[in-house]
Amino acid sequence: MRLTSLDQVPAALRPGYAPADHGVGIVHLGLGAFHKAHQAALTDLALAATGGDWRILGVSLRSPKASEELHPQTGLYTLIEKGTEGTQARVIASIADAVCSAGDPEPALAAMAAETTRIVSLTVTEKAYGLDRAAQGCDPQHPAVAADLATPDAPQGVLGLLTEALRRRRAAGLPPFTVLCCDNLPDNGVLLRGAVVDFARRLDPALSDWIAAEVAFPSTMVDRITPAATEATRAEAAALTGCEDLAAVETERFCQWVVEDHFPLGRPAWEAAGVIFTDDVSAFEAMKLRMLNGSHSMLAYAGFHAGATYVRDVMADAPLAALVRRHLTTAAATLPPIAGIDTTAYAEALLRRFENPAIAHETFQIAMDGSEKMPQRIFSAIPDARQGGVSVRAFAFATAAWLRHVSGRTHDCAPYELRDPNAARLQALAAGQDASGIVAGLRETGLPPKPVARDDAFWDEVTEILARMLSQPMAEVIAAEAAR
Ligand code: CS2
Repeated sequence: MRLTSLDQVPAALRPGYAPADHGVGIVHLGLGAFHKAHQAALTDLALAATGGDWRILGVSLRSPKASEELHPQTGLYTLIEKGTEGTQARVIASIADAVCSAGDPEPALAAMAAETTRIVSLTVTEKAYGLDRAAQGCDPQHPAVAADLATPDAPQGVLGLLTEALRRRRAAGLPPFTVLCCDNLPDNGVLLRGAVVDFARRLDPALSDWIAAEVAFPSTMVDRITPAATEATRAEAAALTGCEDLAAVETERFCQWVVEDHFPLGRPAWEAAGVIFTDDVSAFEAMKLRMLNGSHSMLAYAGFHAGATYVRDVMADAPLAALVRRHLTTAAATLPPIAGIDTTAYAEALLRRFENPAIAHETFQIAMDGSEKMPQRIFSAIPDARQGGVSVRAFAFATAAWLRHVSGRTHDCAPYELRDPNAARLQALAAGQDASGIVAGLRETGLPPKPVARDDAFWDEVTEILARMLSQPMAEVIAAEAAR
């Protein structure tokens, strides 16, 4: 029997509130496993603790798969949390319903424009925004941005949906919702604000001015390692709940959310769920991006090409694990101190999380979209390393491992797909080139920020490592690096 009602599941797995007593106050764009394991789970705890009309309408942007899984289940799904301490599960009821905006954005727009909606949150991945990071605006060449600038009343992309919904609210005399970016981008609220203001300016300068003056875009740091759900996830959910659950998700026990507390129309009592509210998220964000995500990207590229399918396999390989530790230590040394945070303890905790034997997190999944991830995870640390006299070797190794992945060479592995929104451009710069040629090509792209692109000594190190990665098995290069 398909999961459709809380009455079907064992009492111990039910949330401590009656979902029907709570209206929708949040529209969430990007209905992936991460949202279900993170913001929706924390909102569920906040609803149980203090109530309020804070349930979520989930919007999947491109594929209807997520909404088709959740809609027949009245938004219910099983969250399975796994750690060395054991497994915990519960059914989450914070998502009231789910729709897909591809093809017909009207239901999503109507919900975003509704007076009852006070927050629009997003987990759409880095590549979906269409940001021009250098200009702090939008990229009019991005396919969704270009399409939405041409037909703004039928938007498909993130900037188009936000802008059209805000336009409708302004026209109706309603205050704007708070926009809550939950993707792994530095100063994510500031970046998204710049992109929306710029996008709107290209259509309607008065609307753009109103957005700039009235809309809150708090920044956030989000953290929970959540692999894509599999058949095994669904089978486990069925065993736990006694119901078929196509929307089940599994994740680690650890969960962190640091949020800038700027919500003019209010927010759920997320502090009841352990959420940290602060005036300045950027230091937390830099720590998480450079340490967790930076080492994740390094281990994904190096690990995938050394035959490690999952992050836990990487950690079981002593030389690779040593490089993960080196990366964490180096990244920590580039950060300003954060009051109350011990980066050594944070690094140790990350190593334990990566080792988690109960989580099957694919290196190939983390390896995706490298061109959108490398700037904030790796490149941004290099100027700080230079300034602080910190060795950039770990960053050169990570960059070489990414370029080795980009190269598409198969001397030490089976053919694989390069999944990256800039795949064609990256493949063109790598085609037929040796390490020096690939590095020279990358430095021209604008992906590494200018001070990094100009750092000859850094690129010499990258070239030397990459040359070996292109001619030797990755495992040998890793062993040599770990033995240095
Ligand atoms: C990972 C992140 O896929 C990736 O690029 O580095 O999804 C990572 O698991 C999360 O940011 C953890 O919070």
